[in-house]
Amino acid sequence: SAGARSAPVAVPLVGRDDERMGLGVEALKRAFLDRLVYSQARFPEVATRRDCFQALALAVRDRLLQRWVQTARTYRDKGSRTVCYMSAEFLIGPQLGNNLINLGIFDNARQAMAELGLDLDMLLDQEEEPGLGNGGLGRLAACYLDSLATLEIPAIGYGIRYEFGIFTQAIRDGWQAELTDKWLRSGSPWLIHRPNVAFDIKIGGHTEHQYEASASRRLRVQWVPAKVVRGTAWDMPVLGYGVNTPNRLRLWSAEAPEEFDFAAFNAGNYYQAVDAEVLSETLTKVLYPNDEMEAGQTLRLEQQYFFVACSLRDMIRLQLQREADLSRFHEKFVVQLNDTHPSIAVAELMHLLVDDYEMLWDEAWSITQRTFAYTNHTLLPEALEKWPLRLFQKTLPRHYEIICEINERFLDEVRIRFPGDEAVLRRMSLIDEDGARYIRMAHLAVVGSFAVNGVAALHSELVKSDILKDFYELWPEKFRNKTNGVTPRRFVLLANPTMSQLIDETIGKGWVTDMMRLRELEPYADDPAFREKWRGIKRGNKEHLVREIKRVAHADADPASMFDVQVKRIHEYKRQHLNLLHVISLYKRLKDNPNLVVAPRTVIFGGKAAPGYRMAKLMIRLATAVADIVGRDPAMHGRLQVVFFPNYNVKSGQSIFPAADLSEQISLAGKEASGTGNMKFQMNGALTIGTLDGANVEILEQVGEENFFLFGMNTPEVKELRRCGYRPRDYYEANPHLREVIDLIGSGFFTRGDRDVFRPLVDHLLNHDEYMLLADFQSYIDCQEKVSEAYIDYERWSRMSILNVARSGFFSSDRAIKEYCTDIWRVEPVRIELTDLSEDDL
Ligand code: B1N
Repeated sequence: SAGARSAPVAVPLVGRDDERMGLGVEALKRAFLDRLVYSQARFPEVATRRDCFQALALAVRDRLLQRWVQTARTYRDKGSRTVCYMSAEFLIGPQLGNNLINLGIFDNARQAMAELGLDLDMLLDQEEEPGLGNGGLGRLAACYLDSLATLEIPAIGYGIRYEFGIFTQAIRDGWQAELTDKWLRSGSPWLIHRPNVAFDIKIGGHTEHQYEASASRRLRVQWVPAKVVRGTAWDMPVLGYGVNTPNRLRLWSAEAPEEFDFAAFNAGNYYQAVDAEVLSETLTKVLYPNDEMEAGQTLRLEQQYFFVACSLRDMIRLQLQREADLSRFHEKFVVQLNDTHPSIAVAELMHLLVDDYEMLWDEAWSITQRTFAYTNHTLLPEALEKWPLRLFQKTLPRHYEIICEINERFLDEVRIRFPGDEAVLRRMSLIDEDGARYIRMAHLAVVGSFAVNGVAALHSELVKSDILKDFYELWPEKFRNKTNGVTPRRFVLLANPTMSQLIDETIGKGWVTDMMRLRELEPYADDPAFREKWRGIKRGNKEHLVREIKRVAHADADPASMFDVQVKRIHEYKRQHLNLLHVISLYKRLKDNPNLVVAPRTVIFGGKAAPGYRMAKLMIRLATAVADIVGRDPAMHGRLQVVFFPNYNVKSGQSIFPAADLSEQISLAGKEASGTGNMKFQMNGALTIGTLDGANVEILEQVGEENFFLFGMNTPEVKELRRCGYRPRDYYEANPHLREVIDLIGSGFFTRGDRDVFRPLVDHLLNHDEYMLLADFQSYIDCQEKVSEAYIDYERWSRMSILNVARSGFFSSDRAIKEYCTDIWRVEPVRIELTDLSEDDL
């Protein structure tokens, strides 16, 4: 929500009669008051803000559900081929504003609330964000659900209903503190419990092998579990924009199965019964807050297996409602694996088909391989999931056997292709036999899938040439690229209503579902009057963010300064500390030369560090320490300021992207798979300073190099430097200014003389510097100089900003989803017709 929030674009539903459809101002007022009384049991005079939020959310939900039942009926009647997007994370963000936008009733709702004496922005602000994800990977899943529904593709999102989402970040004495995120405390108006959609999932124990007594003497395997956990479904409707399609996000929650309770209870052991219940529920209690590094915890493996097992059983149930057997399962469903987190699904589908449905191995394997497609999201070796073999075997004894069988058959295929090459067998095996033994989940995902994709052009090339090279040589036809995208409904229409309105007035409506049309803005980049309006909008968005900064960081930011922003998870490879080296460099230069002509800057950081990642936490401490010292120096007033924005999440992102002038995308080349924040900034008119990494490469290609601030080594240069033996200390010794900056950190200047605090960080940079900050330092400083010059020429800056938005259409998640649909999923849209409330059904 930004600035004076007027009019996000209304949906042009031709010939729509708002009042009759329950979408007009009067209808919404009535629905709101009904919900206040009949669901919240409140009369208006005593209703709290929370009650009012709930009442409006439920009134909106009713309108989604009306469309939902028709959608479900249509999909069932047509037997439509369905995409199942399996993901351990869905970072969906607050739902109310987005649903109002997608229903096309944002303005009506504002007016209805105003007529009842309520402010819509205040109500939107009440919503607790479901933090069911860590960062880009989880948010991507949410953007894809929005596009799938908007494009009217039959789809289900399958995931986990974590009771605690990603922690809430607080800053205490400059350090990150983690607070629990009990987002379900007062219930979610969007989640619908389906206690009758339930599956009992086995975990642990052992297997028993027996030959059948019949003539076939088939080998039968029985899995005798150590425990059984019941999963029940919680559904959230995900409405598309301007269409009648709400798809289903189905999240599984763990409970104790009833029989277990009774067994213990009848034996007189009430406490043991309750214990079993408590233990079962821990399974979906909390999201693991590690972004791109694996902890190898049994509970995490259980979470992954649990949600995948429930989801596949759900799909099989649907298929058996439609057809007599499962031989055409892969024709009705395609499953996209969002990274390896759900990749145990490959073994689970084999288990179900072979053990439960008595299919022969070869047929089951053929169905499995035609069902799954796998998206890889990372090149970091430490983020590639592998499970210690003993832990895996203890948790999933039957799946261990199945994976061994898959592996033996697979390695036979490799032997035929690469005869006598023992090294290739060792490299490709699903089981890592070097030292401690592991199951390699990425290998399982590739072997079990018909398609494998990376998430940006560069990343997909590196998947083929580096991490999955052998597999690419074996099966080149499996490999593709699907460059990520983000939804312009949430990140432009909802987040930036003033810019959206100007675009409407300039090129007409309809661009938000046809983002290449933004190109029509290009001529206006040369129109001084348009540029002035453009600057006015950015200024309004910055003033809104200034108020937020005051509220959450208790700092006064100057909206006339350049807003130089880096918001994303805190990680060494993303190099927030390189940004800080620049800040300190600028600080030093301004101190040494008070007359230096540079653009005034407010450097804004935001992002969470994994609670166990010490260096990332130290990077946050460095940001807050620098913010503190710079903020207290009167000489910096109006010239330089640093802000750490606490608890960056989807909601605050919606205020931050529209206010940014400069987007920091400064990872070491070859490390960021794609990035999606980079796209959200571009769509809101920020210019990028970045390396040739992830989707930055494609942003540069779209906007042209004159509209992008490029610096640093490219991937081959990084590889070459590493090959030659990188010595960071050489850069430190050769560059006096770099030395000054690093020495200032080491001297205790930012920590009241305490030289110990940042020692690990400084030592690491000088002796290891895995992400090569020192090698890219000078290039980054020089590039920031150019940024500063460009900003001072505000006509030039506005021109570049407009062109960035005009050329951002490629990064709509609609484009990405269309590519998945034609190239991987082979699914078609299914139109949902809405018969209105007053007629047949009700
Ligand atoms: O996925 C995003 C990309 O845009 C980012 O570049 C990439 O870093 C991100 C383990 C991950 N890769 N891997 C993860 C998340 C949670 C976890 O437990 C790994 N996140 C990414 C979308 O493609």
